[in-house]
Amino acid sequence: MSSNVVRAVCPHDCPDTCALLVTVQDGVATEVKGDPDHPTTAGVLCTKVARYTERTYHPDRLLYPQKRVGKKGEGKFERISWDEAIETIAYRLKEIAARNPLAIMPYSYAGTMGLVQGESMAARVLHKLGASFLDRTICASAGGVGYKYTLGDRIGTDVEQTQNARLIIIWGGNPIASNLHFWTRVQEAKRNGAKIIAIDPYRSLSAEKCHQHIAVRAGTDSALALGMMHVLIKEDLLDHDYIAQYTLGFEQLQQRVADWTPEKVAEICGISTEEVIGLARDYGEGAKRGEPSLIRMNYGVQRTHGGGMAVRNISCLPALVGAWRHAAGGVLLSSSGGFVKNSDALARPDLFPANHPSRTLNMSDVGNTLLHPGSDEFGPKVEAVIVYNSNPVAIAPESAVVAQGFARDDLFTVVLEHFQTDTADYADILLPATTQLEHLDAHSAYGHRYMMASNPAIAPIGEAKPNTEIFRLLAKALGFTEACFTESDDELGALAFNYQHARTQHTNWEQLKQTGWSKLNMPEIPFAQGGFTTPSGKCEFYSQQMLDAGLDPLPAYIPPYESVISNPQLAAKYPLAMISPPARNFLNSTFVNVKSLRDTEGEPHIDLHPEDAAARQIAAGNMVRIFNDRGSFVAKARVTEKAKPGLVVALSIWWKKLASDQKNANEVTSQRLTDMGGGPTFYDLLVQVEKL
Ligand SMILES: Nc1nc2c(c(=O)[nH]1)N[C@H]1C(S)=C(S)[C@@H](COP(=O)(O)OP(=O)(O)OC[C@H]3O[C@@H](n4cnc5c(=O)[nH]c(N)nc54)[C@H](O)[C@@H]3O)O[C@H]1N2
Ligand SMILES: Nc1nc2c(c(=O)[nH]1)N[C@H]1C(S)=C(S)[C@@H](COP(=O)(O)OP(=O)(O)OC[C@H]3O[C@@H](n4cnc5c(=O)[nH]c(N)nc54)[C@H](O)[C@@H]3O)O[C@H]1N2
Ligand code: SF4
Ligand SMILES: [Mo]
Repeated sequence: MSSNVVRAVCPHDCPDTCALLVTVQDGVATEVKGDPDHPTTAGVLCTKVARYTERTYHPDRLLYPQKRVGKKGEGKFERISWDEAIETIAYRLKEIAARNPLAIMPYSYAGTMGLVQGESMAARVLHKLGASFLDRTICASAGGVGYKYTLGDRIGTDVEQTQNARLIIIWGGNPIASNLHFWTRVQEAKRNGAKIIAIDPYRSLSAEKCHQHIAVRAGTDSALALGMMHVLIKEDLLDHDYIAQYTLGFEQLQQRVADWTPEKVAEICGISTEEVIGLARDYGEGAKRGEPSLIRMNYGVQRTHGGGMAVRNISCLPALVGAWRHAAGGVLLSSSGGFVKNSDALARPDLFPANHPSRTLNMSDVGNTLLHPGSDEFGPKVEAVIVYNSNPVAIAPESAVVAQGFARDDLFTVVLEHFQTDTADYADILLPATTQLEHLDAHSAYGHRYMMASNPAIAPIGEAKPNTEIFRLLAKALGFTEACFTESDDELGALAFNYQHARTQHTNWEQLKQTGWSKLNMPEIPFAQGGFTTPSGKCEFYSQQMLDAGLDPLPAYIPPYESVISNPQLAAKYPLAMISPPARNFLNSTFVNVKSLRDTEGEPHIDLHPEDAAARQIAAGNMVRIFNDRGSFVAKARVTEKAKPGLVVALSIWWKKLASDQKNANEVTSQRLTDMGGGPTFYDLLVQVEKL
């Protein structure tokens, strides 16, 4: 009997990117634990990944290649050989590419965050084919752009400083569910006497454990930030020296926020004037006392029309009060900008055929894209989609349109997956992919500062192959002869980071595989003396780049597309706002098919305020239909004051096929995009609810 422990990394789309220790006995992974020595993981995993072997050895894993035999969406398949699968795909792609390769569309996101199993060999093949590019906007692009205009690269406070903050504002996040290892440090800060405030329309698991919960209307965060700036300036709770040295456009900002009075802001946000003033005072007075205050800004603020502007406005706050002077002060949106990646060496955009036109398709309105007939402006109709690391039929907005797109008989669809997801049901060819325990990868993170390496622990299950290997086989069948198409996963892993940089040169790939992780060498306090990566090197209250992009150069309020205030006509028909943030036991649509985790979530449900329930004769436990002009879905009602009046909360993202009506929350979400970055507006919609 042989037993060993392998260093791996949690591959999921979660800011925590935990370091794993996998126990393997006689070739079988028997236990997955958090590495006790990794400073943020600290030996603890969330419930989902603590049970990782359940997912890995799940009886429903795809074990061999299959081809569709039923109708699209029906989910009927027949086993075929790898040779037949690869030949079929190569034949169809060649035929389409001969007419116009732009008719081929990749669809991939962060099913694994791995840099090797993500955009490396897959991207090389798609680039060489001359396929359309994919703009990967589905999660973080609105905020990323808003942050960039204001502060530059996505670099912020080190999460390992959290426990030293005296005030922590959790703005649009629910860390107990989605950023557990940050939350542990928030608890430590709380024990040290820090005040914790949540800003969230919903009394989430995390919000209910904070000292204060400010329940704003969805999509009004930018107004709240304007109101805070108004009070900070009016009450002179400012760090004049920091403003003078390290910011740009303070005078214009001062004029801009002059009429953003607490009264006006309270009205827009659906909160009290005292809450606006109190929040600003907590923030500004703490800073005056020399105490570090930390804003953890998450994705909740980015999923409405003005999502980019919301992130921009909030990003202006630390510079006003000088919070950046402290290691535990400032703002943490994402740490991803600190990593020195070699994305081009992995993805090789240079393989794209010279002198060919290119086009970029946005993943956030994939439904409309698939149904587009083609035009001079749009380019050719999409004829093939290659899906990997994503489940668009469940996760993309306005699901009925997405499903209609994937149901097109003249569309050739290839899906690489672990399981037969809602998207897999529409595949022409369905290929079994390996999971993290079965393949190698290199990882950056967006919640901490460690470069990570994940070693394979077990042999592939069944005939599953890594994404990389599948694309290597495809490259060969397509006749691609460049040496880069035969590079091994280990060679790709070695390319993932640039080790010549001051932040990384203390380590290398061989060492990273041995130790599992290594911290970026970055200053503990990123912006104590400015040094923002904006054009001016300052925190830009006024942004020329925004003006050039046709945007308001100053912080502003962009109302939601659909809300009782911004669209009263629509609200007359659909009076309730709806948000569908992540459920604790799922990771986007991943894990929904793991029974123990699904059982903990129960069945698809919505949270509804008692007043709204009573007005509709809805009692707790009733089955209800949630609907608008785009579609409907059925869920069980929970009647609770956790949802503020006028709000429906549908924790997500359920597999459609596991719901009684084969639908989920994305039936009612819209394909409209954010103000910046072309992001989705998952939390910007109005619905009506009725008892079934
Ligand atoms: N368990 C679990 N963890 C996850 C995920 C998961 O699905 N499950 N998903 C991962 C991914 S891909 C991401 S992007 C992150 C997301 O990480 P977070 O952004 O922390 O996501 P949530 O935990 O849903 O927190 C979002 C919160 O924002 C609130 N919210 C909604 N609209 C608004 C608004 O307009 N303003 C404000 N202020 N708040 C609003 C919601 O009620 C919710 O409580 O989590 C990652 N981690
Ligand atoms: N209504 C609503 N919709 C949302 C959101 C919301 O809050 N509300 N959140 C949005 C956000 S923030 C995000 S990031 C997106 C997430 O959307 P996706 O990135 O599509 O995430 P998942 O739903 O987890 O699907 C990932 C799929 O990749 C597969 N996978 C994992 N590893 C591998 C691998 O190594 N190889 C292959 N071939 N497949 C693999 C998994 O089995 C899984 O089915 O959803 C968005 N959709
Ligand atoms: S999902 Fe997040 S918290 Fe859970 S193990 Fe993975 S990285 Fe850690
Ligand atoms: Mo995300």
